[in-house]
Amino acid sequence: MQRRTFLQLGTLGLSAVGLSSFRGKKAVTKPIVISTWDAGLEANKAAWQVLRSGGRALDAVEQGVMVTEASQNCCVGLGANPDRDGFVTLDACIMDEAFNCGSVAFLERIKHPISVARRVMEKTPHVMLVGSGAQQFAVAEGFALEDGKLSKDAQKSYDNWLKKSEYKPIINIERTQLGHGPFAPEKLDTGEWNHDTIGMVAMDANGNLSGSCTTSGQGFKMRGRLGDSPIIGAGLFVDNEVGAATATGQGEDVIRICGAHSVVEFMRQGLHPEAACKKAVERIIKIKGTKAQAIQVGFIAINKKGEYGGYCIQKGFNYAVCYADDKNILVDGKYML
Ligand code: SD4
Repeated sequence: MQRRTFLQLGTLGLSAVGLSSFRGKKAVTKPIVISTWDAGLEANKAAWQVLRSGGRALDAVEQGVMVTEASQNCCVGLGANPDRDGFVTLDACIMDEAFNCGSVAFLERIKHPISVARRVMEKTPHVMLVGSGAQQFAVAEGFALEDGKLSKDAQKSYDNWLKKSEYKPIINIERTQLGHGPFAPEKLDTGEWNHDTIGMVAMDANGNLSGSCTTSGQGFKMRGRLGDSPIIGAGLFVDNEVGAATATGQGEDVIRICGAHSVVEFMRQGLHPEAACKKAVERIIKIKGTKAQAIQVGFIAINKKGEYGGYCIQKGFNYAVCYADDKNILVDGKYML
């Protein structure tokens, strides 16, 4: 480096080392939060309140998805479709920047499974609690036990489903918080909406990553069925050196390829988040062959540069991205079939 240049840097208070690590690279976009489906727009707003004031990504991803869990107009939380026996069962997981993680599954009558998952992470020696044990833990931690009644819409939907009692998930049928998912709102009263999930990943101002994922799972599932959403590595994975990813859609097929973990590993190999999500989608399509046409899976991811992306099997998946006070946008996921 020329002596003059070095002196100029000195007067700017910059070290040559610091500048060279920045030179030639795009500035990191942070904080940033992204989440699945259009209900993510509302959830991102709550997450952004945490991030914009310098809060932790972990708090942001918890508070963000709590908005969706609490909404009666969205079937992520207790307002959701029941299983085939008529009970709403919830799954959720959370992961921070230091590989700490917590998860609950097959949890009934608790409004905020994501917060119970966080307590599992912070207050127990375990990662996962399920069923009555998870509920017992939640109550011991002070979470209220709700009445367990189906919401009005879910009851209508269940009554309608009982006429045929067929388990036949319909891709992309999401009853979203905003009521303008790909096939809503005309499907709202028909019982034809089923799976609903929100997955969220964020990077805070300190460059730390975290993620959350919460769901009622697929509507009219067998009692006791778990999808990918509460499974670390399937529905959610965070590696603070690389990036974070989450999944939505047909959980069985996400589990098969350890979806979110695969996406993070593809990013570790140098792929952009969108390319990493695409590669995971390709893997599922390769396994499923022509049967892939009957399913939807979508992945979203961010990396340490604040780059983001998503990819899905079929048209109709979207995700919400927020990285500034006035930038909370809905992006259509690129698709393969
Ligand atoms: C599951 N992956 O339980 C979830 C469902 C989902 O949008 O993502 N719905 O299989």
